Amino acid sequence: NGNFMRIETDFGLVVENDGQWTAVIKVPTDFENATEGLCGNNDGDAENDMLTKEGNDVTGMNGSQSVLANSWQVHDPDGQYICQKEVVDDIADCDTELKTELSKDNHLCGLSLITNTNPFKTCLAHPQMNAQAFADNCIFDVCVWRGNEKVMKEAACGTLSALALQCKNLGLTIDWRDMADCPYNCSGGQVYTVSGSPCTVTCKNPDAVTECGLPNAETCVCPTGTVFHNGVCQNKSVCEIQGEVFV
Ligand SMILES: [Ca+2]
Repeated sequence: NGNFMRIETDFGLVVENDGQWTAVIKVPTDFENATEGLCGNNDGDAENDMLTKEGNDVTGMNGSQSVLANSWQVHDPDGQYICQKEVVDDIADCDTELKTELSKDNHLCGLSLITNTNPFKTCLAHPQMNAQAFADNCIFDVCVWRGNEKVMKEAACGTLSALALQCKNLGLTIDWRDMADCPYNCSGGQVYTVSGSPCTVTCKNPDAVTECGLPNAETCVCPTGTVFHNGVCQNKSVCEIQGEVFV
């Protein structure tokens, strides 16, 4: 699905991850106040989620972020990958000067703020949206990379991308990438669309779009009349070789 890998389980859990900046985890309402781990207990209160696997609240403890993460490590049963359990200091908050700089209009995190020219303004003003949280998260993520302009930009684009995804869930499709200069990378002749079928037409699956069953999303698609084959968009005729049709 575009930049996202999506996993669905038989008990209704959905995980979508872009491998870098965004993970969306959806659980059925039965799991309210019944989860544990890095994302907390799913009770709607973000203040009680810093619990280690042993049940210790590490809020405010030095190195709390790595202590929490270490406690929830899951070990590879094959022992192929070994995770470190290093405890590092929590990430220091950004200084005020840089915060102000990052929040300026049209600069990195500026699009998380409600302004007249912001394409996100209707979405940010939605009653179910916590606009301040997005601005804070953007500034935090970008500040972590201070000194590295390239990654700061990537972090800002990542936060805005997560914002766009949340707006989409509220029924608002926002065309923001050009304005923010956050390109969406498509490969193999695919073209970007702000709202298209997340399923890909291939020789094996020529009706993927009509049978998709997933809502439209920001994604890369092959031009009409072509299929995605061997990593590139090709004319449908590629599916018929020497009179045989791929099945
Ligand atoms: Ca909670």
